[in-house]
Amino acid sequence: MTNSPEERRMLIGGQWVEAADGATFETVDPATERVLATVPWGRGADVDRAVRAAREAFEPGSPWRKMPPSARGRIIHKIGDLILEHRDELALLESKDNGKPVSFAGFADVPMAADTFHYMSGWATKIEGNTIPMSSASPGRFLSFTQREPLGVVAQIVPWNYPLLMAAWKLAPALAAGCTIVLKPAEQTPLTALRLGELIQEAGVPDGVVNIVTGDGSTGAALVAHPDVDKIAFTGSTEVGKEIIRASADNVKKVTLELGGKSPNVVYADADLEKAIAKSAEAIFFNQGETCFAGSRLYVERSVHDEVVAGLKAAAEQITVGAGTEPATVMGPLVSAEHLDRVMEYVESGVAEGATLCTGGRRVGDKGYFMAPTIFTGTKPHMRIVAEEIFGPVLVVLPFDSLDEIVAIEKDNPYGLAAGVFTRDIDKAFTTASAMRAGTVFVNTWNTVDAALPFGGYKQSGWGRELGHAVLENYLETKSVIAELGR
Ligand code: TXE
Repeated sequence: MTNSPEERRMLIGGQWVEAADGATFETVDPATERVLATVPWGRGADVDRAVRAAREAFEPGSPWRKMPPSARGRIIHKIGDLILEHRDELALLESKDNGKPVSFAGFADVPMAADTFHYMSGWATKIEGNTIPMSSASPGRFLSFTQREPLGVVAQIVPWNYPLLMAAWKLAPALAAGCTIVLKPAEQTPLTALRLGELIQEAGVPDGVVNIVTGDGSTGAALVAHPDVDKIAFTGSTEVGKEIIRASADNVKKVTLELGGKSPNVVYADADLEKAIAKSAEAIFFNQGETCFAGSRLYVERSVHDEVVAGLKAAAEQITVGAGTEPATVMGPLVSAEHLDRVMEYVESGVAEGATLCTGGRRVGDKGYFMAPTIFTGTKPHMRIVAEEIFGPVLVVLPFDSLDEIVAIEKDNPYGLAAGVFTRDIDKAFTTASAMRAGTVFVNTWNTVDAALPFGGYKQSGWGRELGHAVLENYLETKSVIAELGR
């Protein structure tokens, strides 16, 4: 990619097209504030065109519907292969568009995206129903069974924090189930999804099965409002998730949601403290803290509080902040000027509410959206920095004396995406894990997500699960077939 803005197109019905009215928006490199590319701004007419293309590709008798599951699986696997073949290119593009370190994108985002397609490809041939004897009829009088069918036309709306990976989490299972899709990437980071669209075509996905419409929240809202969309799969803010639930009511669209988090991480005094400190720092600062399951609320047992805080402070201050494309960078810029302002506003509120700023809390440089890894101590549960999702590199630390105290505070946590515990005591580990109302609990680790393991939220962190075979439920209908036999 050169320094001059490029013009990108979006994918509808197998064609790379401009918006019907020619509207565009710019995507910006958050490290340099330079425009990377102009991208079509899809509106109602484009959304309609994409949904029609997806519907046509879903019609009985279409190439996609006639394709044997094994062939579908091979195509999905090929997408994974192509992602790996283009690993460096995709990692660089992701780094430029989102800001994250290119090395991290190369060892996390890109291979995990490939792994999602590889894992899901195997499910295409294993979508099965059951033969279920009726409870109210004599045995043999009826043959009754279930069959699973693809749900239909699915709109998938994804955020900007792991742009390629989130697209993979959405697309791979929907393809395995046999659905057709309109994907809308986030306006901050559309570039890797568009490149993925080219690889999807190269892998042999028939035209219209995957459509990619670029645009902002209004584009997403047009998809949600479209009467011919059967289902919405959304990852993003809890606020927009709630809007989507309301807007889907009109034609009772199926909805799954992966929303925000404020995930508690518990460090007991008997933990391997060196590991607990390193992992707890990683839990919040990886990906600039722009991770839905970031370990953003740290509980430290009082007797080791000061030691752990000192270790975390040292770890935070050692983090090299810089452009994602620099090899030494560990933390890139935040995704946008708007988001940096939002995170800095939280830092100001923490100071105003009386928390102690232990380190960071400031912008780095005056070009690009960089900020220093930030830790607050002396925090109280009611403070906004403790209660709300910040979605940036800001850790709040609370001392604790007993698990009961943590459970009492966590009762008011509206989120339940992840939790973590560090201890050498197996009893404490699993007692704490079972006390946490969270979709994932990490024990002596963090940031370990796998294509085979269900991922999603309790409480206001969402509806449904991503990944594992659990995700297929999001994209399948169940049909009961009941046949009365001859006599
Ligand atoms: O998210 P939005 P934003 C949280 C995080 C962050 C905050 C705001 O706290 O600071 O949300 O981020 C599309 N109908 N998370 O504003 O708006 C939008 O175009 C349909 C947590 O970027 O939720 C984008 O594609 N779609 C999170 C996607 O929704 C709409 C990841 C996400 O944008 C829409 C991101 C509408 N009315 C933010 N409005 C996580 N769980 O990982 C916007 N969109």
